[in-house]
This record gives sequence, structure tokens and C-alpha cells, in this order.
Amino acid sequence: MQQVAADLEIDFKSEKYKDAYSRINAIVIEGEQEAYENYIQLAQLLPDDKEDLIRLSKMESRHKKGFEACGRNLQVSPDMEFAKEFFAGLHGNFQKAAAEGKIVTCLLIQSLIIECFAIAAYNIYIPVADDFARKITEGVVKDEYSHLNFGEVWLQKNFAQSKAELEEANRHNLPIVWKMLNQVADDAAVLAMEKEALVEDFMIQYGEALSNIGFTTRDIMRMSAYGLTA
Ligand code: Y39
Ligand code: FE
Ligand code: FE
Ligand code: FE
Repeated sequence: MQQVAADLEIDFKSEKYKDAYSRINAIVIEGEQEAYENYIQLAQLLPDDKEDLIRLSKMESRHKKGFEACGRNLQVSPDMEFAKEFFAGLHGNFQKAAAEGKIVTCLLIQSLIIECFAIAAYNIYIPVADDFARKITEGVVKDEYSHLNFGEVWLQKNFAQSKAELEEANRHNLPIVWKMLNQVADDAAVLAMEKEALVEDFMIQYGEALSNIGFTTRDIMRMSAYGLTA
């Protein structure tokens, strides 16, 4: 059962809520900033899709501004140091792949894993958000579906030659996502976002994406199992 903020009587002004929000809001702001940078790097790696990718990068920087406003609205200062550390694993792997020209790995990290993480988090947040943040997040999540779609379409077109690299990149990066989810679970719970709901939504989005790209159900089961124990 989806719970809504009005039923839960969440106190958005309590110190406990604001403390948890200082980390979750920072994660989202840092995530949007890194997504902006990642799409600019992808635009350089994929000259044929440059215009589209620059357009996506601009959407990410708008998202960042929206979430900064959400923090200000609750008089919370985001803990950006915590957030940088939170993203360090995926950030490092994206940078390494980009330096090696591994476009498929870069797309898996940003356009599949990070976008599915964002979609799950924003879907779960919307019903329990304050009115200001809800309106912002509703606008943002629509964009994130289009970013996921970009990755799906590209990888589906290039599936045969990308399959092995996708499996390898999944093996290295999916366990990092489970660690990130575990790290943020307590703070998310304070915002009335349950870890089980986040995991469920993430797996649905990610599994659907892998299916759209061309993986079989059997492949998806095998790939999804990586890092579940992280
Ligand atoms: O593509 C995007 O805009 C993604 C960068 C944003 C990622 C946001 C990550 C959200 C995780 C929040 C975890 C809260 C429980
Ligand atoms: Fe960077
Ligand atoms: Fe975004
Ligand atoms: Fe995005």
C-alpha cells in the first residue's frame, strides 16, 4: 500500500526530518550534477547523438536547480561532502570507462543504472514529499524516463556488439547500487520512503530496461542476482 504524506502527518520542519533531508537532498543534487557532466562526456563519445545528449545534460542541470530549491524551501543545507562520497564508486567507474572509450559501460552506468535509481527514488518520494518538492519531483521524473529511454534505444540498436560489455559492466556496478541503497535506507525511512519499495521499483525499471534492450528473462534473472548480498 502506497502511503501519502497527508495520512502519515510527516513533520517536514522537525530536526529529525531536516537532518535526514540534508543527506538525501545532497545525494539528489550531486546525482543531478554528475548526470549533467556524464551526458556532456557522452556527447563527446557519441558525436552522432551529440545534440540529444546535450539536451539531456541541460535537463539534468535544471533538475539540480529544482532540488536545490527544495532544500532551501525546507531551510536545509545539503551535506555535499557526504553526497560526493556516496557517488564515488559509480563516478569512478564512469570516469574510467569514459577514459577507455567504453561507451556501452558509460551508458549502462548513467542511462540505465543511475536513471533507474532516480526513477525509483522519485516515484517513491512523490507521495510523501512536501507540496513544493512534490511538484518539482513530478516534473523531473518524466524527464528521467526519457533519459532511460535514450539508453535503451541506443543499446537495443547496438545489442549484439554490446551484450558482453553490458554483462561485465552490470557485474561491476550493480553491487555498488545495493551498497548505496543500504547506506541511504535509514535516512530514506525518516522521509517515509521504504527501502523495500525502493528496491522493488528499481528492479522493475531495470529489468524492463534490460528486456527492452534484448536480454532474455533468463539473462535478466542472472544479471539481477549480482550483488544482492552487498
Ligand atoms: O539522471 C539523473 O537525474 C540521476 C542523477 C539522479 C540520481 C538521483 C539519485 C537518487 C538517489 C536518491 C536515493 C534516495 C533514497
Ligand atoms: Fe566529476
Ligand atoms: Fe535528472
Ligand atoms: Fe536523468
